[in-house]
Amino acid sequence: GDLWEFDPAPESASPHIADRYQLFIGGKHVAPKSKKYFDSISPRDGKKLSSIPQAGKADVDAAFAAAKKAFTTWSQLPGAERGKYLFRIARLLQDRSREFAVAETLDGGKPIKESRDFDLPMAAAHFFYHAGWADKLEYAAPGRTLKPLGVIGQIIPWNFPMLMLAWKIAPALATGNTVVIKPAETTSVTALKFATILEQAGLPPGVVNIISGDGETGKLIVDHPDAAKIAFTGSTEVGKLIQKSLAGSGKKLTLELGGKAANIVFDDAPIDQAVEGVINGIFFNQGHVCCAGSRLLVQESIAEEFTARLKRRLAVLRVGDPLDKNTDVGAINSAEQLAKIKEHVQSGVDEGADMHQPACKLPKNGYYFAPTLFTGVAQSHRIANEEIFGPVLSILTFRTPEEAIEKANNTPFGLSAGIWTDKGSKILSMASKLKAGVVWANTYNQFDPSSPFGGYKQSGFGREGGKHGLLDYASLV
Ligand code: TXE
Repeated sequence: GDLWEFDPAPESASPHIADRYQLFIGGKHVAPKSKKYFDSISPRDGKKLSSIPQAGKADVDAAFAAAKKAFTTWSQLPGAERGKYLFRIARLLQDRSREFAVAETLDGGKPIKESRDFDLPMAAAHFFYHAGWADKLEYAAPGRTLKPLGVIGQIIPWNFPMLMLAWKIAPALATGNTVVIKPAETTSVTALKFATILEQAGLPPGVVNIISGDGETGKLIVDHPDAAKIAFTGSTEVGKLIQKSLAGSGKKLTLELGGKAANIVFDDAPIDQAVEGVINGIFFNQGHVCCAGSRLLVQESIAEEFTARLKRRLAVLRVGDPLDKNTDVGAINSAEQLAKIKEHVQSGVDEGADMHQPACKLPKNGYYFAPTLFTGVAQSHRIANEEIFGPVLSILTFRTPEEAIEKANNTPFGLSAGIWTDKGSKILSMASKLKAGVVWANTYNQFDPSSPFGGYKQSGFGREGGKHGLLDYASLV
């Protein structure tokens, strides 16, 4: 039949969350051979949301076997046919975006206005973008032929569950690979729900296998002999372990790891815009963002006024129930992450920085943390160096552009940075000196499927999105 003919589910805002999910292997929903399940807790209220299967070795083997079998036909399909499946997935994601947005918010804690207006539309956009590439691969590397790599093992984090899934699956499929993907343990619901979209799209069995589990499952994927490439997004710590364990294996690897981005505000910046950009840069998704602008570098001459304005803005941020459409800062993803944030904030206080939190009433149940600013931060403080991955901004000052560059680059990370100034020439000279994969000017947190995203130094290597991201899923012959 014609691949374009399909019946999308009626739009529904009901999240349809099952009491228990199964693994998705070879096109079937299967119970884990390990017989083990763990609880997915909603950070919104701290209550159990669903049971999630813990894939063991036999399950990982079955997923790779299914992906290997599917590769033979999938990789031979004309690109236009592969593209049709990706277009269908994109359209189905749009049709069911409200349902998935509610599920994403319940499962991960992010404000509904973000999952509704950012995560889901961007996930669909990634499938649309890569659908367009599938039959035009000869333009990605003129004069060369792109060959798929084989079965790709993909491991994703909990901060953008659906979006990271789209970033991983779409380019892999467009280039003719098949996939074994593992969501993070605290946010597996939408990934396992996504299996129903693949079924609706009629994707051939085994092209995408979704297996949930913890770091042990992740290790089994990394070490699986049939993985041609590992694509990982997560902590720098685990990224290092994966790189070590793959040394000499011949497998390809891309890593998208942590960050400690500097948002640099000059005294000639459009101030209202900069205040909004700095607030968005750190409080978007509760600061659970690898490119979060967690260090504000503000020029000394305006530091006092700028900080006062940030405090006023902080006081009117709406913190609380992520399902409330007005909420700006939702729930912290897990009890573990909340503990980590508290520990970091305490270290800031202990090391002598000045903490500021607005008076805000946090919900009694669930995991919440007030938006926090630190002034009087020294470069040696832990809160100026370590990724907190929470709603915590460390404010430092500088006098000259040279000092700003030196401070911005004084980190083992190099994922992103922001510059706020009225002068185009300053933007260009700063951008060329910042060791960051992405530099935003007079804006922050802008994403587009056509723009490659990725890091320098300990923020990882490889790119996702754009032509560069696509090429990371192919070998050139
Ligand atoms: O990450 P992990 P965690 C940072 C952030 C956060 C910290 C810890 O600072 O506070 O990391 O978060 C899988 N082999 N980021 O502990 O463990 C795991 O199951 C293979 C930044 O949640 O790296 C999950 O699917 N896989 C970041 C994924 O790795 C393993 C996003 C990420 O979990 C594994 C997330 C192993 N040995 C956290 N151990 C970003 N850059 O966006 C775990 N996993």
